[in-house]
Amino acid sequence: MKTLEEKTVSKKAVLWRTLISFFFLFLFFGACWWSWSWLHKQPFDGSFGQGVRQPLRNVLNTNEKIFSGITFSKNHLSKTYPISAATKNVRFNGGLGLKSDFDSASWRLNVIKKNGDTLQLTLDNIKKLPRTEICFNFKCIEGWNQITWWAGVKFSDFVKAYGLDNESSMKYLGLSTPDEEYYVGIDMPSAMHPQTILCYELNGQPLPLKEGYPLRLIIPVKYGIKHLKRIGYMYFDNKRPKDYWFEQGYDYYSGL
Ligand SMILES: Nc1nc2c(c(=O)[nH]1)N[C@H]1C(S)=C(S)[C@@H](COP(=O)(O)O)O[C@H]1N2
Ligand SMILES: [Mo]
Repeated sequence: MKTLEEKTVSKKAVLWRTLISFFFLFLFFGACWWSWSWLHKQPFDGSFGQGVRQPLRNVLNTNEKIFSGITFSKNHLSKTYPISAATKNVRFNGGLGLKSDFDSASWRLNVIKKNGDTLQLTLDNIKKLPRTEICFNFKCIEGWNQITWWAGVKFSDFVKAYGLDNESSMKYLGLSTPDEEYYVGIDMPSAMHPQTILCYELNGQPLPLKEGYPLRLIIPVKYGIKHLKRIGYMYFDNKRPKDYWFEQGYDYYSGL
């Protein structure tokens, strides 16, 4: 068996080592303090809201570059579940842009085209397109998730049916509620993903008002914040459309 070797060290050597240790400790504290104050001198990135400090935004943008390349593909599908697994009591979360005095009779989906024209579509115009269902695990950044069952038309089928090929060749899709209180921007590959739907049914019934009647976005490759309820306007851009939670400092991409 090995025994520990004992060594006699002079008091001077102990003192010296102690001093060196303290020197590095204070150097470390100094570096922390310096980086913290540097970060707090950096500008905010939010154009409307305050957003986050620019260096932190750069980190989010870099993550987007990495993960949109690695985990995203139109052939990579979110896991689906049997309809029997879907919850009956769907959670309500986020009521921005869902005014109680909403007049469903005058509602139209306004699709703002590249040439400036606006298509004004009724729910029937959308319901006549091929119906698609999806049952998947809906995830909110707040930490909860639930298996939910939705139906509507694939966004990619909608694009084909209404001749929006030029529009869908742009980099982003922008959506907002009729009152423009809530708005999101979505990268076009995610919008065109085969599981992304313009949704008008929940659990085989018309969407309840709280869940975004008459039409909402369901986009399983993204966190809940991007699933805009009650779409009033749809537009297309090569720049990032404005996005409510981005302005509060959240990740723009918000991919899963
Ligand atoms: N119009 C509108 N859509 C919205 C929100 C909102 O506040 N307003 N919140 C988002 C968030 S954070 C989540 S988690 C989901 C919740 O959808 P649910 O209420 O159908 O569960 O809606 C998203 N869409
Ligand atoms: Mo959310």
